[in-house]
Amino acid sequence: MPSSIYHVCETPYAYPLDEYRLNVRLKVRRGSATSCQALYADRYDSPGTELPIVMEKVGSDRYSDYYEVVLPALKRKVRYLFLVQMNSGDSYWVGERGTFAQRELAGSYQFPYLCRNEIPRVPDWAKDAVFYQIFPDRFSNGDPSINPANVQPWDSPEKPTPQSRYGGDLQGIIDRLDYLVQLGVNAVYLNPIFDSPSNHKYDTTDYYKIDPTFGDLNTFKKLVQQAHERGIRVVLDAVFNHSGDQLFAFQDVMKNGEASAYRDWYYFDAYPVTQEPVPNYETFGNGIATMPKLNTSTPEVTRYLLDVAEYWIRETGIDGWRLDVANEVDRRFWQLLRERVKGIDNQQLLVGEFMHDASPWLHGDQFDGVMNYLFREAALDFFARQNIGAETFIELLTSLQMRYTDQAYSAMMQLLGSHDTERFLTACLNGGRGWNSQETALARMRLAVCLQMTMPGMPVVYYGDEVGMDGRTDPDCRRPMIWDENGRDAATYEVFRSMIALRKQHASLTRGSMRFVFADEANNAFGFLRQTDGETAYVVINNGTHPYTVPALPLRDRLGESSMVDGLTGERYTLSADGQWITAVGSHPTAAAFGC
Ligand code: ARE
Repeated sequence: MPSSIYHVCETPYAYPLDEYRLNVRLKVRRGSATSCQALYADRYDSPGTELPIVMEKVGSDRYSDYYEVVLPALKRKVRYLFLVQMNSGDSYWVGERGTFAQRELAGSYQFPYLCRNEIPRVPDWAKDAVFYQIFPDRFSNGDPSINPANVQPWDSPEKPTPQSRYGGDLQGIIDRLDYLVQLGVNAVYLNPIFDSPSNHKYDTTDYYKIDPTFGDLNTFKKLVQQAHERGIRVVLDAVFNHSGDQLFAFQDVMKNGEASAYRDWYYFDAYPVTQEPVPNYETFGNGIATMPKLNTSTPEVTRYLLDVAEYWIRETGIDGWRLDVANEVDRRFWQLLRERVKGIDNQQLLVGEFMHDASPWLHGDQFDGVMNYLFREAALDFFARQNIGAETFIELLTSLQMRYTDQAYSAMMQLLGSHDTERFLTACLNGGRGWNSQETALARMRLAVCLQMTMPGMPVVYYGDEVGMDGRTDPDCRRPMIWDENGRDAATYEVFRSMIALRKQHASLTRGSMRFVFADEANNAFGFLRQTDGETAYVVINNGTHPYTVPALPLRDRLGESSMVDGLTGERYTLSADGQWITAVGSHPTAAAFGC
């Protein structure tokens, strides 16, 4: 049925990979087509010169198959159309005029020019990044002389409240850099560190000052320098949706009302400005008086915030920004931010905070990637709550990947939890059909980590997950880091460490394509391939309760006869022509395998 075929000549269905290659995607009702091809030509070449090229079925979600191909665009100007062969025996031409049985009626899509400054580009290092997220007040106290008043003892049995302070600081992070090196991460994302009255610092008082309970400019410069010496990049949290109510501009309007030069910096309903019982101005969230929303359509506000972004890059050498509440700020602002930041250094990373779909922000003109909370949601369902099976899970993952460009997907922060959510381990303890034992919950989380570390995107470890910390949502997910060996789960740490090491050893895991090869619903297992020109990784996730024999057959067509090495044990296997595993020592592979 023709209406089951979908394509538009725009991101993510048509987008340049570089100046000479156009990636095109076609969505077809699941199972309805036997093959798809694209026909392409230079736009100025005469009709009839189109070359056919077979499209690859790259994945499926619940109701759709996705086909993809890279069209060469040697002169940067491409026209193309598709020919879809249906199961029914019919075939259809798909072009800018629609879907027709006759080629002449369909017309061609035009990608007029692969403009250099419209190619989605992300920093080269993003593909290799493994992040560690630090909530500074809770990570490590390296300088007790700057503790805020009333700090809780680090090992206090009391749970954190929205107000508690523990005295974590920048010197503490510096002191623990070697710990991060041992874990294997190569980037840190710090929650806000600028001057602010709260423990979380999302209510900025001074964008140009490090919070004095965290350190000062010199401590921060030292942190960046020492992190860089160890190959660790540093990304800061930028809170540009709102300021704190102590920021000079808001204070000026509080004092001078309508006469203030800063009255257009915010959204005031009336004057004088009142904060109680409810604020008479726009805020973050629902009437949070201490977080007045900034008006980024006012040029002075934009200029001010862009200067802030530039200052910290130039002054301290940070590697990028995570942008808070990114979906509530106008897109023009993010475009301007990108221009400014990438103009300084195109290797700066810009990651938006999105708890939902982020497609409109990932066309290459705003963010490189986003915090991929939708990945977390899917992982919660599959590993922790166990309310979906392997088929649904890979459908969700495919649907997530197909909504973004490859470039954006490689710069996604693939997280299992954050300072805003329940910890993944706690979800695993509480998941499925009731309360699980610690061992079961840890095993589920470790399996999720195996997936996280073998997927495209930038995996993020939320501080403490690697030693088995638990915690319900904010503020409980922000307990102080456990440094005492007795409180740390050594086996969990080892899974994180070894999976990060595995990722870093294999280019296929960071740069390879991603293709699911099977989903075994009954046994709750699935497998996928990550492939570069030189290497193939075959990853199998067994979410069932029994040992699982990895099926070799689906690989035969793709890989032919080949040799695989178990990525975790080093054992070697041969895939024979009849699709059987042959192994020197006689056991069957049950884990990730790597081959050439
Ligand atoms: C404080 C208390 C909380 C309390 C809250 C409400 O700690 O216990 O529930 O106030 O009064 C920062 C602090 C928070 C603080 C908050 C307000 O870190 O501790 O909460 O300020 O003072 C939405 C936004 C998303 C936002 C989350 C929190 O879309 O941008 O809410 N996340 C960022 C940061 C936060 C930060 C802020 C924004 C504010 O990462 O740490 O909070 O700068 C659904 C919705 C989402 C919603 C999400 C909330 O998924 O669809 O849109 O996210 O729930 O969990």
